[in-house]
Amino acid sequence: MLIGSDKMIAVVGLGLTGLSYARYLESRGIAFVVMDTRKQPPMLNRFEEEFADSQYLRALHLDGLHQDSLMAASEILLSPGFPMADPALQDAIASGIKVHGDMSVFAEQCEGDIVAITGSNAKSTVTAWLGHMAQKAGIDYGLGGNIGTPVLSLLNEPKKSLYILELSSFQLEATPQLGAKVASILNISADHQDRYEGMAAYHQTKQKVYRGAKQVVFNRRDPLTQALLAEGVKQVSFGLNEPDLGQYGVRQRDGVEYLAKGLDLLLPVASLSLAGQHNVQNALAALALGEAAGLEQRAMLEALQDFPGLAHRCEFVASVAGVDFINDSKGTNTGASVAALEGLGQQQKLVLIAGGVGKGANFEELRPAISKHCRALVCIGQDGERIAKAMDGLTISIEQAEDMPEAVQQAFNLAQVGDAVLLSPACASFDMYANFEARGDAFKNAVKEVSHG
Ligand code: UMA
Ligand code: ADP
Repeated sequence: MLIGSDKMIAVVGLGLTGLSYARYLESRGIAFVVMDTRKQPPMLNRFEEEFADSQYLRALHLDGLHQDSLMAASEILLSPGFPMADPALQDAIASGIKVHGDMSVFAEQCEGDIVAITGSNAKSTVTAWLGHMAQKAGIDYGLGGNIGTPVLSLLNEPKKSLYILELSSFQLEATPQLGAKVASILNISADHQDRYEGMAAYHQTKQKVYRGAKQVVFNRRDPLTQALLAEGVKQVSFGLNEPDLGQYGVRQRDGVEYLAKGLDLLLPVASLSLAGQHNVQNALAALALGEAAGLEQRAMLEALQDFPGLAHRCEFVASVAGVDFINDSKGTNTGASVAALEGLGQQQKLVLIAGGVGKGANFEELRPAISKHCRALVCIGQDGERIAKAMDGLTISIEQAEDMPEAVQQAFNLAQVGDAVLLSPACASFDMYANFEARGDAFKNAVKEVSHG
């Protein structure tokens, strides 16, 4: 597609992906222009330093798309944060210009097998858990995608036999065919409803992960994860109920719960290194994916017991005067926060801190879990008041806070000994922080300052 192209490529977006496109094009001697609608895109300084003496960069346009360069491009390389439905892109497509995302460029160039993981939630956990399994199995693997490493940067490393990729719906928009060895939609719940017109459009975008896949792993409790039009493709399911032959699930024997494949008991659930029912599902998904990728079972079971988990996902922070503090800043939609509340609420009463950019979410979806597991709710950020309003009539304390230190202090005041204060915002962080990591760090810092007077 791109190699040897003698025409001009337009790169849209100058974030992590945009920078990886520029490096890719420069290293292959292909002329390109870069544009971004932002005045100060995050990778600007790095880009200017690195490309000061570029032989192939023809122009950098900021503060808007450059229509003429776009229409003059032979192909467009699109960053995931920029929607495919944008009218300027649609005009370019209508005039015959092809738009690619980094995943499709990667799939075309890479020689190893691809494991493709998407879903509304749990993508990063399952991707990293599978990576941990591959490491234990002694496989030379690459890992990247939405988890934070742009996939094209993996092509600069020595070739690997296996690539474990996390894909967002944004990345899938510009991925016509991935051809994965095994692909999975882990779950589907509402997210990014500010970018998609309804759940059907979001669901269809997620389904693109299955195009050209040799095997599919799906969640049998979540019908939207099943592959549409997958005739002749092997499909393996996971779920928390008893599994049929060849499927992954949970079985009881003598009062003990086990991860199981068909009738075979694999590992006691209690031996998993991550707590919560949602992580049992994540472990089962990783096992099914790992088997399809050819990983040795012994190594996978070992990895299930000592994976340390990722920061900002139901991460234990500290215990202060008998109150636990848990950082789930990556809970950026209602489905994630419900899973965190259900997973952690089995053990203790919770005081939830939630709010931020709701992305068009229906916060009523939080009501049953909040009502069941929360002693109190502290709302923050742009959509904090909308969350509070959606809880109208619940007999729990609901407060608003200006910033994270105030929210943490209020939550601590409302908690009783034995409770946990949980930050699981059900929202994106961009109203108050650069990203979910910065929000989680602000929570952790506020916990250090909390006072019990
Ligand atoms: N943007 C503009 N104008 C532009 C281009 C982008 O305003 O011309 C905005 C977008 O609306 C977005 C932001 O800039 O808010 C970042 O977009 P980007 O495409 O430049 O992002 P990158 O820095 O390339 O990072 C992307 C992923 N980000 C998004 O899809 C928003 C990163 O996932 C991913 O780690 C990285 O590529 C490497 O693959 C982050 C994310 O938030 C974690 N993903 C969303 C999620 O998980 O919910 C999808
Ligand atoms: P993603 O990469 O899809 O955002 P992460 O692994 O980073 O997923 O987890 C994000 C959040 O999703 C977690 O903080 C937790 O609240 C929630 N979560 C984790 N596992 C599950 C699951 N199996 N189902 C639903 N929500 C989950």
